[in-house]
Amino acid sequence: MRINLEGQWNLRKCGKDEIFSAEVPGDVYSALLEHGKIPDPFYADNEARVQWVRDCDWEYSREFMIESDVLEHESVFLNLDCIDTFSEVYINGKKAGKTENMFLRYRFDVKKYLKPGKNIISVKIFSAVKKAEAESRRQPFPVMWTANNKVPHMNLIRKVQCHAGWDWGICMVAAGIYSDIYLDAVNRCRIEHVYTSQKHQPDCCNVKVSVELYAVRSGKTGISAKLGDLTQRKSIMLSQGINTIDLEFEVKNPQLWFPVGYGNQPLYDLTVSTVDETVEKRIGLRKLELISEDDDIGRSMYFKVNGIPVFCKGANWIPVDAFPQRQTRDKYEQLLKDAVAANMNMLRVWGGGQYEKDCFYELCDEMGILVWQDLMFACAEYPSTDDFLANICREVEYQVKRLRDYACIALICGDNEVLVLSLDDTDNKSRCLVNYDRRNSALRNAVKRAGENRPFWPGSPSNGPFDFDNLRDDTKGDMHNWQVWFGGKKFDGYYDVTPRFCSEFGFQSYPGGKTIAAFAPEDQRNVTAPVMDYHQRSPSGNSKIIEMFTRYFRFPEGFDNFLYLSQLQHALAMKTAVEYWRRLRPVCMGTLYWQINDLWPAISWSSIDCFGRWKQLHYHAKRFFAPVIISPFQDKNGNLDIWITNDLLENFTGELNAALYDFSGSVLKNKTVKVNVPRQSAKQVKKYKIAELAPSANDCFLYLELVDADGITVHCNEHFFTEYKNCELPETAVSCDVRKASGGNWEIKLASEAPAFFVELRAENTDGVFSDNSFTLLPDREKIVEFELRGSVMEKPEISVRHLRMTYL
Ligand code: BMA
Repeated sequence: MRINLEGQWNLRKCGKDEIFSAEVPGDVYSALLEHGKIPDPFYADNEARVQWVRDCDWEYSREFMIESDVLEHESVFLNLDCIDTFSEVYINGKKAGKTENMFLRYRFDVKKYLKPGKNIISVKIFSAVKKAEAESRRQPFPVMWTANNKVPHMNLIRKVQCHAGWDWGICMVAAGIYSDIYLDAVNRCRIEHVYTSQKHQPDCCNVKVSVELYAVRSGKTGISAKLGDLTQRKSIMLSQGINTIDLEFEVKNPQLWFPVGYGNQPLYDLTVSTVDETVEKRIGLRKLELISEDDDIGRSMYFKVNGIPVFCKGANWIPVDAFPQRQTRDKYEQLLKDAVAANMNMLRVWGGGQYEKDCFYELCDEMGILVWQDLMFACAEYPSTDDFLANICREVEYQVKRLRDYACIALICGDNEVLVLSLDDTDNKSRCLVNYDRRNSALRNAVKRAGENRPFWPGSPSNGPFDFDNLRDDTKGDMHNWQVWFGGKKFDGYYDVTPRFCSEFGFQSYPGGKTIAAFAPEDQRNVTAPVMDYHQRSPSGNSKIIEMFTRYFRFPEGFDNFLYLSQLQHALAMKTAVEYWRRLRPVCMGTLYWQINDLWPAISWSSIDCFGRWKQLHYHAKRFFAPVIISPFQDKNGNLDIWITNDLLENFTGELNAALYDFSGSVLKNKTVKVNVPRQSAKQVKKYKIAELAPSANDCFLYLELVDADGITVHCNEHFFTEYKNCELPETAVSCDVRKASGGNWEIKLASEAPAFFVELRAENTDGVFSDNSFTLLPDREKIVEFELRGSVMEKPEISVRHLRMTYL
């Protein structure tokens, strides 16, 4: 019997009388904003005006009714799946429980505090930053925290680390009740966890369903489980406390689950019932292996699903909104669809954020997106005191049991950049390493106890289990490559490494004008104006963007051109890396750029901004992550190599058309060659001497088109033989003819009299996504782009166009 307590609650600052309404699930900041108690933290420099919130204690309360039959049950549990963070729960004025870890689920037996009729529940949430401060005084030595946080000691408490700010994020130390909150009246037992283990054999999968029950008293009971159309029943004898019951299934000719691009995503319904409760899940049957093996180069890192090696393409994922209440299923769904639309098949849930909500993993299962799951530790030292270890081990066991059944989960990884930091700390290195090892081993054991049998990846980056020698070694494990952003190298710096799996690399850009208008007053729309600087959290980020401009481009005129060029540059940086590393398969088997999303309007590494608007990078990603791509590489000896990367499970046969154009749009040379690229491989299909192909490098460019056996163009690319700034690009007007297309979408037909490079279309009056954008438009080719409307304005889009030549005088 369940009594739901979600809905409208009362909220007040502890010690004050004023009461206002608040949503549960929800957070304090959202309630304060709704009642006009704080200005919008995302606007201008309002962040500074909302910091007082974190120093206060807050009290949520409400009344609820209890029928007397509820109290006839043996126990009544209060369930809190996610509460942020330090709280005490009172029922009818009596303390019924307390919480101290936002990543843990809490269940308190509250029967003795309840009475028939009207009851009152109140939840006091204490200032997390004050708790963190108090924790710091209990540490045996100062535990280093990250400068990304604007508030010290977040690493001492189990709460989303980026709540205190990050180098792309606002500091909003949120508080609240983020999950459903409900009472369950039980007579016999409650279900703690349901999880499965799969053994794959030819034409058969043995599925063991394990059910963890907490029995409120010992005695006999029954349990049943249904997997697809198979059913199992068992009579069991429970002893008081935790009992684990296994039910075995044999699924003949299983429908296997595959990542997107490799097959379908069938999910089997699993239902487990006791006399008191029913739990439902959807299970994907698949064999997922991490292959971390010594080889001629060093040590591999890649994933095999059902025996097939998967080249992982995707990005890093951070929480979807700084307001926890705005982390809605719709937002997850849109972002994940956008990931798939950009041909991604993996996302990394980064360790400075949160173990995601169930809906995230459910959607990833449905869409076939693999998930690299960090445990929630990032960029700081963490304590390894006994009580901290006990706390995080409880958390990890709970989270792994919650998550391990999602077919999408590819890997559990210990942290983000914690080991690197320890190794880099020359003053405290040995202490840091001992401290790290104690905690990391505890995590590894907790993951194992929760039944995860695959290797535990110690952290990201890592060479692999038990190898801590040199984390910047590109021959082993996963790599974070920041040479081009933090290291200040040119884009070809990406050619200096051969990563086995690059799990982070990135470059920044500005969001588009509409997003900027939502946070910057008109007089601030200047790149170095205070409000713009305020939304740039990477030290010297603007300088890095501008310095890179000077290497490749003529300097843009005006604000809008600056924004455009920053996005183009961002896209080209990621394109350079991904095209190169995809060409290195099977040595390199993964590229995840930093980062797909934003949690507030910012200048950041994201490819989709916090309002869901695609930056140019996301359109480029759709192309450079396509299953079959053609990519040019110019080496330092004057050669141009043309490569095709084929991720498909079948051989690719088709034609490559290479055309050399001058900037007026005339074709100087033209060549078509037949190509054949084996399945899941990369192959060099052509080699040119640039001195012969394009003696006058500043005056021409190469356009590459790859056509499959059915005559369909699968990928296009362009190559400049020198930096864009050296070329006299033609001034040309791009015309667009906007028409209604089928399915309520719009179609834009484009034309130009001379080549137009990186043509960006924008819908001025509405929001939406184009089928292609930031592309090269040639005078001798027709280009039709579709536009999918999103948001509230469903009018005909007013399209404006910008391309590279338009950014300077
Ligand atoms: C990484 C991440 C984040 C950070 C990003 C950009 O390495 O792990 O900590 O936001 O770089 O600096």
